Amino acid sequence: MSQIITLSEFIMQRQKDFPYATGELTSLLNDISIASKIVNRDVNRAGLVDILGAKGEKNIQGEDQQKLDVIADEAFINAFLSGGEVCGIASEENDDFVAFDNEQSKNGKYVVLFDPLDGSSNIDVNVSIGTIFSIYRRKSPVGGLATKEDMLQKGTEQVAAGYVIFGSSTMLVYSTGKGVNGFTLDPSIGEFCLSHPNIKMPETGRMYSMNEGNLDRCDPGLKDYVQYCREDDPATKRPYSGRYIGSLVADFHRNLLKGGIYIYPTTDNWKEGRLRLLYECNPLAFIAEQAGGLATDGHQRILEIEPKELHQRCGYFVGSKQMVEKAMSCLKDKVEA
Ligand code: AFP
Repeated sequence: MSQIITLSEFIMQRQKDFPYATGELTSLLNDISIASKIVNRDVNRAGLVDILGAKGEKNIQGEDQQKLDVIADEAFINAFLSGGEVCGIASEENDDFVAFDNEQSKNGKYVVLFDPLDGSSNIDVNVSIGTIFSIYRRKSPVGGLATKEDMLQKGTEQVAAGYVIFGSSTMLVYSTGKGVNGFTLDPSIGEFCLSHPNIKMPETGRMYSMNEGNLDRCDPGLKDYVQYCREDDPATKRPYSGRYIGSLVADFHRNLLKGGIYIYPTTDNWKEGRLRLLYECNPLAFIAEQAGGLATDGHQRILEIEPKELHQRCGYFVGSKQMVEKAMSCLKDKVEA
């Protein structure tokens, strides 16, 4: 039997990559792993107990129901509060960022930005969903409260990023800027185990993921790219396959492993794009680049966009390098034509 490496063991081993590491990032990644297991438990029970449904409704015991994305948000916040390495968070669930005001957290060096449960409109139909996270070093002085400036950092400043996919199995994929590794949760021992070491995104692929219902509302250059995807490839005599789950983590994860492109462009009704720069686009762009892929807004590298507000949106093209470059060249050609 080959040796099993758990996520905790792996994180400890990797601490040696950072000569001045104090162990706080290691502990923080462990907090994320614990919160992920709690969310995994609740996602798996979703069909059995009354934790689906809208917040504010009563469950069968007459208690207030909570939506799973609120449960997930609280699970992560509680893990960060008890860990003490994080001075504040911003999440898709909260209008404003949260500065933790207990003494231990005020001494925390990091902030975490996250989407607790992305693709939540898919929960009640049993489609894969995910948590996405970004870790940054704080800008404000240690010992005080976290500030908005701590949250509004460019994606290039990420110390680590990752996601958890709740699919046919549960996986945690993360990077600290030295490659990408994936861990599958073994429910029999309750541990994430290294299953996908050193993930590399194929340079090109045969799958494109976008909501084609929006095509008439997009940049005309994108129509050219989709047309290109639909034409027969001379080598295979087949067009690319359209694969759109509508759950970003699931579409991204498939493309990361098999090669492909995910597109959510700006459209007439989503003029700034639909996806959030800080909670969705930056962390997955970090993972994509670390695995050899590319992420842009169609023109500019995602990680270099200067964020102006917490819930800022942007157009998103992420995936295999050659496919993202081809899509960008279609947009450019149309502008120049
Ligand atoms: P929800 O969390 O509201 O389900 O949104 C999911 C999402 O942010 C992303 O995961 C999907 O790829 C995208 O939106 C789907 O958007 P469309 O329904 O407009 O295609």
